[in-house]
Amino acid sequence: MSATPLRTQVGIIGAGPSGLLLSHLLHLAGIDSVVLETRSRDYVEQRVRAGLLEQGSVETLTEAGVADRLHREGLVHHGIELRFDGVGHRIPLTDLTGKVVTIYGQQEVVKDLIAARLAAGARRDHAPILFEVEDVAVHDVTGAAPRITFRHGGVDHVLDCDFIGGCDGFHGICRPAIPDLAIYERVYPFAWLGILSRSRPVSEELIYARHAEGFALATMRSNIVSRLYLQCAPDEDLALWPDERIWAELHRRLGCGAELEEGEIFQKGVTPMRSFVCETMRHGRLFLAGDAAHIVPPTGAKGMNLAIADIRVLARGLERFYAKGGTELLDRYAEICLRRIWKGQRFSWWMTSMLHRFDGEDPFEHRVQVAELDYVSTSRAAMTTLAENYVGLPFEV
Ligand code: RFL
Ligand code: PHB
Repeated sequence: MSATPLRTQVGIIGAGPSGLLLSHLLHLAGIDSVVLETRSRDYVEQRVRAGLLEQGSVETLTEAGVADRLHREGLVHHGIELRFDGVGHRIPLTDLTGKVVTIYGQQEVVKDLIAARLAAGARRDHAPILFEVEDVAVHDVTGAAPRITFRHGGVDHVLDCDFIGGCDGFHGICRPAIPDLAIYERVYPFAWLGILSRSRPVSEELIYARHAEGFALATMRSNIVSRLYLQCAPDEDLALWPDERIWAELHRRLGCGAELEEGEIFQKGVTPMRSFVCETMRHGRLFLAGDAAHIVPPTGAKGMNLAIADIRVLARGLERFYAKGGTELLDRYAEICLRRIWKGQRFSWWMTSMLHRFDGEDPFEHRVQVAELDYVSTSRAAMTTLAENYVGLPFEV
């Protein structure tokens, strides 16, 4: 069957937060795009991932007009707790920085963006998002007329475009399509076992706990749903974690009593931990954004926020190109994004190193780790360092 030609200004691969936000910001600037996604709409709307938005991310979504539900349902937080040696220490984020963070599930951000894209798309001649596409490939990205080929509904298509947004996550096809990648990577010798349970949050604020048995995090999705994580082995077998073992371990590591309510566990998963930066964020007219270009361990809650920051820069660069014809901002895309990405990497690596149990750690290293936690919990200067990174560093002008 011959390929059916389609045309758009920006072809976007991936309907995660990166691809959807890019498409929406371009739409607001009058620029046409098509998003291609391998999964179904239902799958991407249900995929459980991040939960914490920096203030700048909330402002970005608000300015883009997609934050009404976020403001109604998001939980605004003014502090976090670090717990070690069985004692809790509050980091007063708002007192230290004047900023807040908001708990709102990534899949809710995704739902809001999809709804906005589909509502706008109803007024156009082609669908703004194509779900369940197959065999996506990029072509001629170093020329002026790149193309994306894919199969949809059993039909082969070619999407002609001016630019391609590579927003297809860590396992996508865009990054491997670029030659001579500059990559920096660290894989951690542990993972997180995460659950969602129908139970009220342990506390109003998040608890990051360091324990001799390993890290634990108590966060939430709402006033009736808790999100809880335990440090585990990278190849952990979930079959070895019946609900009773998960609750016993959470009680132990968080040092909780009745405030840790043992509700029904309705989702369980293991997340490997990795720091990864691909500094080659652009190849000709193909731009990588979000997890396609970088991954952080979730300890600093930076992944989705870094993705949103990339997209702000990319959308502005494309807007400038279509308004004035210049590529100055697009040419600086990687340089501008990487300054923030590396700071996010440093913070995520630091939080991870400070809070996890490392096998084979000697008593000296253990004492240094506890001294660092003690310092961060008692020095206003050290707390401020943590707080200003946690709530989000300012965006580049
Ligand atoms: P995504 O969300 O992975 O979306 C990529 C999309 O591309 C699709 N795709 C393709 N589509 C077409 N053709 C192909 N060949 C394709 N290959 C892939 C995929 O199906 C998918 O829909 O990347 P994006 O948009 O860059 O967004 C990044 C975020 O998802 C990620 O950084 C965060 O989830 C990371 N993260 C956290 N970030 C935070 O900011 N705050 C947090 O609190 C936080 N907690 C977390 C996290 C990630 C976690 N996991 C599971 C990795 C907690 C966890 C447990
Ligand atoms: C979450 O709510 O899922 C979450 C919050 C903070 C983190 C990681 C995950 O550091």
